[in-house]
Amino acid sequence: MIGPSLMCADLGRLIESVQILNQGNVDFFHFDIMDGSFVPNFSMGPDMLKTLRPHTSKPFDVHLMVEEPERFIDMFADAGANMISVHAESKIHLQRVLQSIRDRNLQAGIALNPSTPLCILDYVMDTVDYVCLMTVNPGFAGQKFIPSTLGKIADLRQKINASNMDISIQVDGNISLAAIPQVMEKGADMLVCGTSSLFMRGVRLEQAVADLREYCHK
Ligand code: S6P
Ligand code: MG
Repeated sequence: MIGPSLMCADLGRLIESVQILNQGNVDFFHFDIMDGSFVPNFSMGPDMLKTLRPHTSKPFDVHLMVEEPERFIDMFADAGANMISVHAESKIHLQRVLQSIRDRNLQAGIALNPSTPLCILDYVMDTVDYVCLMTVNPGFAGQKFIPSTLGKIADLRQKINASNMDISIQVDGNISLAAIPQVMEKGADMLVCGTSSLFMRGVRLEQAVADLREYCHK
């Protein structure tokens, strides 16, 4: 599944970009939410979801890179989110927040920084719909893929298979055309696509999304 990271789109033409990507048949839209504290950057907010919601019926996936995610679940649910992931490294009662996302009838995700071990999932797997494995340290687009995360994807795939649960593996961070076959081979099934595979200078978005779609289905 392909999910454009909208933070990487031309923010001056966001509605048009969403319409093109919708036509290009992406599977979900990824919104990066940053609070300038959990990560040293700011990005999007709930009003952007509200503005874009009428322009597509594809799922809106909210990646909360904030210190206190619990405060924002209702805000993003009301704004039109379908999926919300929270960072295990934030100030969080993990099970409670995941359950509160599910209580809003949304898919609940856990996001993990590259150095965070998978054992943090052990007692919450029954409350998780997807794990967002960061393949860069969160905060910025345009970073370099961290190679050790490849083994982590494989380990997570094994863990999920052993648990017999239906949990998706999302990968986020420098998911380039070179990285895509590698992460898919290890077991990732949701690709967050930013500047390295979709929003590329000199390539029209219509062309980029058609090429990416074809590439992922090869
Ligand atoms: C990073 C954020 C990501 C980026 C995406 C950018 O903190 O969570 O979703 O927007 O990784 O893609 P790229 O190809 O520029 O790394
Ligand atoms: Mg993200």
